[in-house]
Amino acid sequence: MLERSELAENALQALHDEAYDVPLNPQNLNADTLLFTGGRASRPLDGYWKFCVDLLDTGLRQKWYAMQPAAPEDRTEPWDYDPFDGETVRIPSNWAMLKEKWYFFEGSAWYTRALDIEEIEPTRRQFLRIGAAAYACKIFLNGEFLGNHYGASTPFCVELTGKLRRGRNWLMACVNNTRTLDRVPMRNTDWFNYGGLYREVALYDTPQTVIRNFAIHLVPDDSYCRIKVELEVDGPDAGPARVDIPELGLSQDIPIQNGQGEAKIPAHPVLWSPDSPKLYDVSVTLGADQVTDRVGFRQIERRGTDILVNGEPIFLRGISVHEDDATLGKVTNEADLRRRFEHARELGCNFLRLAHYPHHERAAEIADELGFLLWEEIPVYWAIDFANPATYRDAENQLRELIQRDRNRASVIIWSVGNENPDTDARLDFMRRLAETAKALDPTRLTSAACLVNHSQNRIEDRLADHIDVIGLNEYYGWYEEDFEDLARIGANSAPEKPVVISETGADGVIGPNGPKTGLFSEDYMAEVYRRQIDTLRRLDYIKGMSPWILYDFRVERRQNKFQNGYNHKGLIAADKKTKKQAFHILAEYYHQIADTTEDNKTETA
Ligand code: GCB
Repeated sequence: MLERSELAENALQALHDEAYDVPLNPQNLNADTLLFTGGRASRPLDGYWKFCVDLLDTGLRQKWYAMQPAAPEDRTEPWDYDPFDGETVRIPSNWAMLKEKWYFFEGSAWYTRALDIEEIEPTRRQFLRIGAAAYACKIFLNGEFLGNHYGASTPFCVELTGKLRRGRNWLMACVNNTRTLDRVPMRNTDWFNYGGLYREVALYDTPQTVIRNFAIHLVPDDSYCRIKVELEVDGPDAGPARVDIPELGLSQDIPIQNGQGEAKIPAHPVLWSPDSPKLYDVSVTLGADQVTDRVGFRQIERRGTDILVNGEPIFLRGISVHEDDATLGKVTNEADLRRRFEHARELGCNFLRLAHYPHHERAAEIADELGFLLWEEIPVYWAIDFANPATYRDAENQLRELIQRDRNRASVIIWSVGNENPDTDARLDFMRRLAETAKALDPTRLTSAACLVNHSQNRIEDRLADHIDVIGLNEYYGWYEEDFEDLARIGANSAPEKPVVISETGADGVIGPNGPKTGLFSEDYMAEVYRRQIDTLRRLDYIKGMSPWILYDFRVERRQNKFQNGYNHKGLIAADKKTKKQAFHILAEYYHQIADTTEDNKTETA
């Protein structure tokens, strides 16, 4: 289709208008439009979609989304792309992993698929849910623009009610992974910029009145005997809603007023903990609508420099993880997630830092089931345009979507609002507001961020520390920094009044024929760094946990020396997710020792 097309209303405008995407950027698909989907039946829309990369945004300028399907011989104008007849890709996927020519592609890409609907019930509603699209995504149905979403790693929904027709429909998504100044993250990250529709896409069919949001938790008042339920309802049915937890013999009506319902219900659940990850089936019913979840009840708090689970201080024996795979990219699956937790278990972990963006929602569900504690994070990473209100709106929306998605997960104990950001006034304001938002939305969990250290003074020097519960500290003594004793001095000089978690530490170790035998980047050197880290950290009582960097080697554009070849090699396990480096065993020995000591203490106290 060329600019002569009637679809581009003014031919020259299609070539010259640089504001072509302004009407298509309302960011109206956001936390407000997210639908709680636990227990709802869905029609998966994964599988084969038509696909075309579009570096110059020709599709938006020429309105490819308004093209009608037609055979080439029936078309009357030249066309630049046929969305109904492009290349075919399978989703979920990242295009970088599908063809070599798409490896470094940054820009828009078009996904199109047919959606056949047998019957449309006038009394039902339909919602499309995209598990994640990196980074920006515009949705079109039968040529009509329905909305767009920002943020690479949180889910979003678009309501299709009244837009779907009986028979064949055409669904299109324009996904764009360009790194720009106003995005979160911005332009520079230490992980690969995977673009695409890379988590599940599904269609939900609901009654008129839907339970849009549902949150449930143990009231954190040390009594362990009250459960709080919060509901948000959308539709004409005024309720009441009913919450059931059959195993606790609990069935309670919750009145709905102005679409909101709330109740504190007496209950004595067996508490969820890493040692005993007890979960309960919960359901909420409102008229014809029902949602379900499996939920654990526990209390997390900070007291002084301690982190407590159900009133007991805990040391977080953790490991950081990225969502990255040598062949799948950022796409994950059940086996991949379970392997991650098995490796964490082998290490002796009770804690994982899911860095640096929201991971697949199954991660927290599996952690609930297996008894791991989690740190979840939004990608406010390194340099961000902190003074830009649009950037803040994007960051806050990603935080809200993450909290809405995972707040029923007992495993999640920390919301982290950022990582290693420069200590400016604009940044302080931006991140303080994020920490306050997290607390306002969810007062039952702790907030954190990887904070800054003044290396010349050897002390934690980050004004954000006053506004969060747990001070995350990324330190690389033995790698980026030299003197291990400085680590002890940081503690002494800072005298933190809050728990400090070493949110990162580590060193690159390249194994195999490409790796050096000694010195920087060798497996031996990495092992030595771990030995010295452990020797130092075990003496520092201000540290209440650690999550070294990182479980697996991961792909990244910015590391290209002869040992790295596009990978960060700080993994305790190589990118094959099989080959363990020496450092794995060193950390495992330490964690098992601490776990045994904690067990002994518990037995003695009992
Ligand atoms: C850091 C960053 C992390 C990097 C890591 C490294 O401090 O938070 O994203 O990957 O260091 O390997 O340098």
